[in-house]
Amino acid sequence: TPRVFSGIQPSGDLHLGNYLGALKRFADAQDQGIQSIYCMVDLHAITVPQKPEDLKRSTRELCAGFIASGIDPQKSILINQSQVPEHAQLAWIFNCVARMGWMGRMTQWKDKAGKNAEAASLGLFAYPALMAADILVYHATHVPVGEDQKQHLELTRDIAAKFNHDYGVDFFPLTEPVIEGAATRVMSLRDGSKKMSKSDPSDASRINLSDDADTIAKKIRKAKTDPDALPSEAKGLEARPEARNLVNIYAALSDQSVEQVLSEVGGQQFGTFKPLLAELAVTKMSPITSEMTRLMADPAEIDRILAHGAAQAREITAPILRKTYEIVGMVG
Ligand code: AQP
Repeated sequence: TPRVFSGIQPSGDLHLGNYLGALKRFADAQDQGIQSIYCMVDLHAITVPQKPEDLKRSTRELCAGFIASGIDPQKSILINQSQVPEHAQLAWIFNCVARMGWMGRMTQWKDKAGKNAEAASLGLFAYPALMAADILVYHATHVPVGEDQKQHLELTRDIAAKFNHDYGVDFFPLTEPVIEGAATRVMSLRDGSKKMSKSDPSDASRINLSDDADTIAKKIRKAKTDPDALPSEAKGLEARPEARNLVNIYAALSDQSVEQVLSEVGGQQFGTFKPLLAELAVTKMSPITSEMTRLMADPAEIDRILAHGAAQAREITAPILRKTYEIVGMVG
């Protein structure tokens, strides 16, 4: 049976890349009737230093972000990773299945550890094994993510296949990444070759879900572009990463294809297009921002939602972990 799992780190403000690459697509998928589990991955967040009080606030804020984006806790299971201990327990088994060489090849590890890998946490290195456990502890079959997570999902399949092979079982499914739509890779507003990211030191590089209308408009107005008018066909965007990024964002926000957008705005200068994009972004994002603020006023209610989600999740994860232990040969 199909089952969807996806997670987001509570490690800072949510941005438009997280919204279009992940949250919005979760909400679109929810109503297709497939059982879905969405996770705030706090254990992943602490692979780099986090202030305890910030981690708590970000986790609750992320939960508010999921709900404000349309994830209904009555229809989907909404959890915080550390409240479902089977994630970490299965991750240990996978630490013993995955190979050092596989982990060392992950581009996210190389990017985040940088030149000083000796000083990086062991958790940052082992991150993809925990991610594999997050997914496989549900026997999830589909994982909607942005393009940046493709390599980690391939590793998840490798871990499942090696476990099945080593123990001579057909237990863990080979999960499919779902990377679809116009905005699977939203780029920085300041540099069309870098992805929009929470950890970019320039706040002008991203649109945060917490930005007000004026800030959004200003960031779009100042976004890097080239001097040419917009083309009327998608192939005219090929060598123009900044222009392509803004058109992709417009397409994703308005639920249109890039071709449809260009048939409307082709020929326009950025001076005309940027205000249209800003207006669209504000229209789509400000209801989410205000709903997040409303939900954050009652943190106890958020905690209740997460406790309920954890109880539902453990009905799935506990039997899968028990069976895994049995396959591995643990007494108990
Ligand atoms: N720029 C992006 N475009 C499309 N999708 C994106 N995602 C992240 N950035 C983009 C998707 O958002 C989901 C959750 O991301 P995450 O917070 O778990 O991962 P992340 O990659 O750590 O997010 P950031 O902002 O890039 O954080 P830093 O700067 O700390 O690395 C995932 O589905 C991801 O694909």
